[in-house]
Amino acid sequence: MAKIIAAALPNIPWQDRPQNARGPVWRYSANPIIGRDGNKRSNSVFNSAVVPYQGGFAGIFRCDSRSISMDLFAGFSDDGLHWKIDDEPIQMQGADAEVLKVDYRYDPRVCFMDGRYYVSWCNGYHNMPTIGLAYTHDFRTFTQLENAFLPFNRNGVLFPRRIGGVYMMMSRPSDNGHTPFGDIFVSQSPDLELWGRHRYMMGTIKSNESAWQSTKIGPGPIPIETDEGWLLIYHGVITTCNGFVYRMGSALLDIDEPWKVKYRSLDYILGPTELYECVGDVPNVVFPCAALTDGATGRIAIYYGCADTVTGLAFTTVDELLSFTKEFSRR
Ligand code: BMA
Repeated sequence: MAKIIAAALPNIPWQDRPQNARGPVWRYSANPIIGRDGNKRSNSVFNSAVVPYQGGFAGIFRCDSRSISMDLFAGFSDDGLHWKIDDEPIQMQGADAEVLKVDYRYDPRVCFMDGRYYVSWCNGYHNMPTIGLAYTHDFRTFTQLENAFLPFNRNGVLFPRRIGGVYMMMSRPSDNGHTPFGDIFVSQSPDLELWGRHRYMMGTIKSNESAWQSTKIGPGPIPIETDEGWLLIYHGVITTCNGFVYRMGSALLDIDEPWKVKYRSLDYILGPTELYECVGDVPNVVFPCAALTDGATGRIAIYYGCADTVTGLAFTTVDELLSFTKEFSRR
């Protein structure tokens, strides 16, 4: 039995695996949990991140407004299923006035570390995407730090503790558009401001062996610490004659040198098959940005964007995901 190295979360949203489930991840039966109308002006609510907070849950939500502007909004929930999302976007303070200018913000992750909730997101800096970083204690006041990297970059995902004495963050260098390439790198920082020692972690698989991840990949939720290494859920993309299709995969990373990949599943763990995943503003997208874990039972609840329109929830366990990742790994 593998173990998640994290606190118990007895109120983690949960449903047992249905008899007819295929693959290691199964969907919440009442998906989507958040529709298009998550707040006053929203056109869509997706690619969002949640964490346990004060006995309930808090989150940072990507709501594209009806003007089709991408921005971040805080939200709260008692049960992780029903959410109350603010109508006004998050206002940040701190950093440099230059860094505080917002062109657009999207695809947040939230990482609890050293008593703070750190938020990372794709930040439009002079209309070029890079990784924005901020922290909050209460999801009301947010202090923005320096952008982590130069443009162009997306999918900044922190590790939830220092490793070898330094902070680490995964990211996916990109271009200014819909990026037809992309591999995952790990960068290190002594202070969450200066990032360096960039290491290649893993890239696309161009062969027929695992074509769902042949165009680009990117890290998803904050990696899950287990007694066998870091369990990473990520997204992978293939280019079809109908455009991109986004699916989810899993990998197991070395605990001390997480750019070393021990196992990586050739089969996807979840792909767009349900109507709300296949039909929406951008069809055929599942995009994971958060995972709640229960250290006592090994349960994992994955929050993911569906067709760039609504938010879904899916479940697995550390045992299911690890054994699948190993069984379908490249040998
Ligand atoms: C990526 C990001 C995601 C989005 C995905 C599919 O490049 O923009 O926010 O979910 O494309 O459109």
